Amino acid sequence: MSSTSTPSLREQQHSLIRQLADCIEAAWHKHLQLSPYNLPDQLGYVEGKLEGEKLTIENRCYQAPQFRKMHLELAKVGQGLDILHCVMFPHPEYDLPMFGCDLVCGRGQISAAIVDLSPLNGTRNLPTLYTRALSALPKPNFSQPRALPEWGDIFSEFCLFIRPTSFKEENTFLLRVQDFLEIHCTQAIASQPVSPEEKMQILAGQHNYCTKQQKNDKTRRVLEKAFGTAWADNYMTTVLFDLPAELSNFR
Ligand code: 18B
Repeated sequence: MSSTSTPSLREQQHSLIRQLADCIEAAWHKHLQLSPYNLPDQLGYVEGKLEGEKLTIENRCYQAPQFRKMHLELAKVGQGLDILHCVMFPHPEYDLPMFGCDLVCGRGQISAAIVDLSPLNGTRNLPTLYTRALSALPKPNFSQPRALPEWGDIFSEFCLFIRPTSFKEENTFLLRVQDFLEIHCTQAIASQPVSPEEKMQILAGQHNYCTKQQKNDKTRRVLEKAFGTAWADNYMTTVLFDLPAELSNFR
């Protein structure tokens, strides 16, 4: 699927997913100099059905001077499960965190809403300007926080992982994502390339981030049920969490 085709899945999805997808794309268009990013052949729009229900995946992908790949994915499993997945992979020349967001909606109810700006610079800390800006945001209050899985040590202290329980909480989540993107895009366009040594550390950070995300069994299981084990593994390592070209020999 090309990056300019009509958003057909979006119209069929939970309203928070639709709003979040619109909000992410609006922030990208507002701040960044976008150009298309071509996903591996045949993986832009996919439909699968092995056991059980049909899985439809619709991808939008861009790049920008500061970002190697900006990926927004919408998926629908049968009539029961809607998913939004988004990752912004910085170019490793920039000391920028990884923006990641995942929204899972089963039978009309969001069960998981997660957003983070995850550090890649070899420390557990975000760059100072990020910490300052994120600390200044209003502290969100959600009634059902969720516990991170064991591979979740890649996430920052600002990671939000919740099950929203009302329209108000859904909206608070949406505003929080909007704030994260505003901070992230503003910082990104002001950032300067780092030294070759720092770049190596950042590459190692991206390697760690992607390897950990590939351990998400819940994502893997959904893909395996519709497309099989080999397809799911290929998709997770080449579309969802691929490594930058400099590291592709390290798999
Ligand atoms: N993910 N998610 O993106 N995942 O991709 N996701 C789930 O209520 C998919 C990311 C994250 O508790 C669940 O428990 C599919 C990014 C975490 O063990 C399902 C796709 C982040 C959890 C899916 C997809 C991220 C999680 C279970 C491809 C964070 C909790 C829902 C389209 C930045 C994991 C539930 C746990 C959960 C599925 C995080 C079904 C198919 C970028 C931490």
